[in-house]
Amino acid sequence: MKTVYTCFCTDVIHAGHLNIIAHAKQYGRVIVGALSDKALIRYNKFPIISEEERVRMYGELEGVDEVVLQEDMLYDAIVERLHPDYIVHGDNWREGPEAVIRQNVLQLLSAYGGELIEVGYTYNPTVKKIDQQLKEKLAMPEYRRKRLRQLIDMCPIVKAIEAHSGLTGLIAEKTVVEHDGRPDQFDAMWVSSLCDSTAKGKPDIELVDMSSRLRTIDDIMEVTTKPIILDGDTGGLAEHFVYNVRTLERMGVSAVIIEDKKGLKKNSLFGTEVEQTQAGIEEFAAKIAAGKQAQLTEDFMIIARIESLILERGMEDALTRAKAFVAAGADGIMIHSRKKDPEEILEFCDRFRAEDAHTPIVVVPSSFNTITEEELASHGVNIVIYANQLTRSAFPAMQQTAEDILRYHRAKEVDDRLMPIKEIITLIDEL
Ligand code: SPV
Ligand code: MG
Repeated sequence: MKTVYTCFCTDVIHAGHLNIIAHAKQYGRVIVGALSDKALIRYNKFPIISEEERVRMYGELEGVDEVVLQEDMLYDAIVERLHPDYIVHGDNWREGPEAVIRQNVLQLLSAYGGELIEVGYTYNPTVKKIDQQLKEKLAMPEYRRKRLRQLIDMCPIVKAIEAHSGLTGLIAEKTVVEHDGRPDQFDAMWVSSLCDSTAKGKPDIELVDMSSRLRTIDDIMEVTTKPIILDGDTGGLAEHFVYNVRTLERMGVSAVIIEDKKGLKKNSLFGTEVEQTQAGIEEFAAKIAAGKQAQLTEDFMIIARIESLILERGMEDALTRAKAFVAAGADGIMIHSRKKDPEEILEFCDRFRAEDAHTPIVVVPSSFNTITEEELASHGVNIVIYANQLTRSAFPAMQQTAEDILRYHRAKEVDDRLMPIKEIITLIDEL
């Protein structure tokens, strides 16, 4: 009897999957792989039922002889273990992010004469609707909100990129590249005060009020499913912060990061060039505690951002604050620096980790940008935020285009470097 293997990464079985099983059955004994949670999150197909339930569900399908857990999105380990004569897959992976996985399978099979069987992907209206419902479910507050904690538990490091509009949200949601033979993408979005303010032509001084920030978040949420971390500036008055915590939680935001400054907040990357006042430890700890007291779910995170290194108050002050803010209930610590050298950030992480093995650490390597995600993870960092690179890439490109149109009195000269009209009018999917 020949062995046939197929891997599923779904919470809902539809006609497409049944069709694959029916095909597989013609060739021999059918083993279905359930792709692990860890591997699934890299596809942004975040599971909403557990691994165990998926294994049980696949096992109950007619025609399935055995179910195994496939730990990795690449097939090396599973092929080594099962040596299937055939691997069956829908033909919808020939293009797009999964094409690298197809290459991986072809290479593995060719080593021992195994065969890939591709089945026409069933894309009827019911299947399309199920796909859309699954995606929509991920965007629902109760699923989106808890995803950040799940990601922190499952990923070596969670990668967030700035979003300040529906369009930048789509870039954060959909950008996938191949890296080391596997698809890679961002895990979460950072709604930066700097970029949200800049997009509105305003300075980053808490002038853009919470109603406006919420509007931005809602625009992003409309078109994405990934978890959102809000840059909450100073959090404002503790008496106001508690209301905002409730609102953010209800919307499905996963975390708010508030910084220990008071009075007129300016962007941290000014450092000591401008007047900025750090809040007292007790005062800020009380704000954190009030926020934690107000929140209603277990999912939401309030992360304390420490500005001691930015304001040149020293490492000891930063570490003392971190301890105090965690004691007050902070679910994570963001440590910031405007130095080009990551040394002070790494020293903080190492010393903080020596005393606290679990509280998540967040960093924003805008200035110390030579450090890699892997290095940060090895010093105990859990979340890396690329806080402003999208805005900083868009602005000069738009400015150059505007200048060139003025210069040439027509748009022909700029057209070659622009997105084709066909692409911009089809960029956004219609229902
Ligand atoms: C932001 O993105 O608004 C931040 C990070 O707060 S920084 O600009 O580095 O202060
Ligand atoms: Mg900010």
